[in-house]
Formats: sequence, structure tokens, C-alpha cells
Amino acid sequence: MKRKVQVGIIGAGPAGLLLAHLLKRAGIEALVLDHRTREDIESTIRAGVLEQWTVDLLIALGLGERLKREAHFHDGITLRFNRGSHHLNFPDLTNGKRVTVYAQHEVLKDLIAALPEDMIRFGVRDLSLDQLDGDHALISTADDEITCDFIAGCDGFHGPSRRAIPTSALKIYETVYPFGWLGILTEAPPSHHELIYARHARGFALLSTRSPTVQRLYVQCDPKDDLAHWSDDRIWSELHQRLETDEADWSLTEGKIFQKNIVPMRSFVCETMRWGRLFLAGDAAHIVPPTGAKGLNLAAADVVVLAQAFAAWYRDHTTDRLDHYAPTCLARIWKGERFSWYMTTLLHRNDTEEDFVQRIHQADLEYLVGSHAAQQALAENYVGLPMAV
Ligand code: RFL
Ligand code: PHB
Repeated sequence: MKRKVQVGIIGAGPAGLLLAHLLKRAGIEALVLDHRTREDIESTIRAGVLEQWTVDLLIALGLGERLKREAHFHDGITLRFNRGSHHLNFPDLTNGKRVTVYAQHEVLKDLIAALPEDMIRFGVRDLSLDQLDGDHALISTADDEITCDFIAGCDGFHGPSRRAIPTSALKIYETVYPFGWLGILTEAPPSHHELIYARHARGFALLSTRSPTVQRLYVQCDPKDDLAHWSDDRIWSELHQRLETDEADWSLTEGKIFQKNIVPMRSFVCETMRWGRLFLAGDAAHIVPPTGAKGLNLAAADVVVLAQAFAAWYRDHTTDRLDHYAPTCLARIWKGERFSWYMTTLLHRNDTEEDFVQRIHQADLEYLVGSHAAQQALAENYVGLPMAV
């Protein structure tokens, strides 16, 4: 079937769905297309931490009712190393800001439920992009041919949008880390009311949460490792050792592990965020390692800028904001990249680094827990830099 739409959005992740809501509010006609089923999208476990402005945005769009009831609001994080625990109090360090722990798939359920059914198509097959530098752009699928004024490529790191840009035009920066995370979900009550990030000689560990009965935990592992090598006993043993502390009143609560996965870690920026009528947003244009909890938040920031640029174009046909889309976003993206790289290198064991560098990380942690200024810098980034930065 042939049809026309002002903005075709590829991908029903946080970037694509949030953009659809922002455009709907601006009176711009948009259609979201995703190759996965709604059930798959609503059950894939990914991010957990939302910056305060991301939460404020969801609430302002009328999408925050369940979040306000069910999310966990955290006043800080704990850094653990050398068996010691060091709490960073975010409201004290940032003039009252905190972070929200609310699973990405719960955000997606709320975004999908609030979008009119005719604005989204799941399970589309054989999607391709065409005529990106023509008068109109074209999205073709197995069933449809959709003519668009603009295409928003919100299809994540592996999607087709970035690949539709000629290789010679792509400006890419990338680093791949020699470690990954093994993540588990476990039926256990919280071992702690906030997140604990641990640096340990055996490798990084993170304690996070999902609900009063489900905990999310991660251990650093080889990115190419096989889950078959990670029995439940081995996972708990590593978590106990890496999260160990001299605090008498703390212990790790175990429970049934009902999900395990391994994710590799990379930092990646495609500075070519626009190609003709195609605009990339979110993981399609940039990836951060999850240690800084920034990916979803950066995706949300991109589409706020993009929605404003489309609105300006439809209002008075000015191209200034469209032309400035990439540089405006990149200013924030690179700060998110820096922070995520910093948190990652600070907290992981990296056997490819010289011993000297490993001692520098140790000194960095000791400096951090002794310096109010250093804690302020970490907290300011973790809760989210102001949108204008
Ligand atoms: P997504 O979420 O990958 O969505 C892209 C969508 O595009 C669809 N798609 C296609 N559709 C049609 N045709 C095709 N050919 C297509 N190819 C792909 C896909 O089905 C999908 O639905 O990208 P988006 O929207 O840019 O959102 C990015 C975030 O998902 C990502 O940055 C975060 O999950 C990163 N992240 C975290 N971010 C945070 O802000 N806070 C966190 O605490 C946090 N923790 C994490 C994380 C990511 C993790 N993993 C799994 C990498 C923890 C982990 C472990
Ligand atoms: C999570 O809860 O999944 C989570 C929390 C903090 C991170 C990354 C992931 O830095």
C-alpha cells in the first residue's frame, strides 16, 4: 500500500516513541515502524536509570503516572572499593537533584499505550530507506511504500538507517572495551536501597534494582564468554567477592536467577547525524558503555532537539534548527561519552592497561571519596547535565 506521512520514524525504542509523542503534541503527523513485535519490545530488559529531566519530560507529556507510582527515587549511589563503602548524596551535591530507577521496558509500555494505534506498526518486514537526498524520502517495507518529508532513524546501533548513509560521508569515532557485563535478574528483595558500583581486583560489579521483589545485578566478564560457563553458583560467588565490604550490617541477598545475558561494551559516535532528509537519533548515532547510565537519556535529549527542529520547519519553513541538529546534540553527546568512558575505566579491571594506569584509577577513587569538588563533578553528570549544555 502507498501512503504519505510528514515524518517516518524507524524504531519503537525510547528515541522513536518519545519523538512520536513530541511530534503528536506539535501537530506533526508521524508514523513509527518497528520490525519487532509489541510483546518483544515490551519485555526486553535494558536500562534502569533515568535522569531527572527525562522524568520531568515524561511527566510533562502526561506519560509519568505509573512511573510516579512505581519508580524508585534514589538520592545517591555507593562506590565500593578496598572493602570500603562511600555514599555520594546527590541532592546535597547537586542542589536537590536525584535519579529515578524505572526499567526501560516499563517506559516503553507507557509510551506505546499512550500512542494512537494508527501511529505505530509492529512486525514490519524488509524495511529500507531511499531517496534521502530527493524531494521526498521513501521508506519501503514488505507491505508498504511510505513517502515522507523526513525520516528519523531511531533504529538503534544495528538498524538500517545509519547504514543508508554513504560510507564515505560517515564520520565515526569508536572504542571497544576488552570486557562486557553479565547481567542477571533475580527474585530477591533489595540488598540495598540504592545502587552500588564496585571496583574489585576480580572485576567490576553493580547492584541495581527493579522492584521490591526483583533485583538487577551485573558482573564484569569476557565479552565473548559463553553463558554456559556461568552457573548460578559461580555468579553468586563472584558477586559476593566483588561486593564484599567491612560493613557489619550489609549482606547480599540471593534469590532465584530467572534471566541472564552478556552485553559487550563500546563507545561509539557517528557525527554524521544528518544525511539529506534522514536524521539519526539515539543509539543509531551513538553508544555509551552502560556504567554511566546515559544511553536512554542521551536518546531522549536528541529527540527533544529534533522535534523542535521539525516544529520550526513546519511552522515557518526555517531550516536553521534542522541544520544545527547534529552540532546541538553532539555537544551533549560528547559529554555523555566522556562521563561514561570515565566511569567505565575508573571502575573496571582492564588487563590491557599498564599497572601504572591501574594505580592511577585507584588514586582517582581515593581522590574522589575525599574531595567534595570531585564528588560534585561526578554527581552533576550522573543526575544529568542541564539540557542547554
Ligand atoms: P533502541 O532501544 O535500540 O531501539 C531501536 C529500535 O529500532 C528497532 N529496529 C528496527 N525497526 C525496523 N526495521 C529494522 N530493520 C530495525 N532495526 C532495529 C529495534 O527493534 C528497536 O525497537 O534504541 P534507542 O531508541 O536509541 O534507545 C537507546 C536505549 O535503548 C539505550 O541507550 C539504553 O538501553 C542504554 N542503557 C541505559 N541507558 C540509560 O539511560 N540508563 C541506564 O541505566 C542504562 N542501562 C543500557 C543499560 C543498555 C544496556 N544494554 C543492554 C546495552 C544497561 C544495559 C545492560
Ligand atoms: C540497571 O539497573 O540496569 C542499570 C543501572 C545503572 C547502570 C546501568 C544499568 O549504570
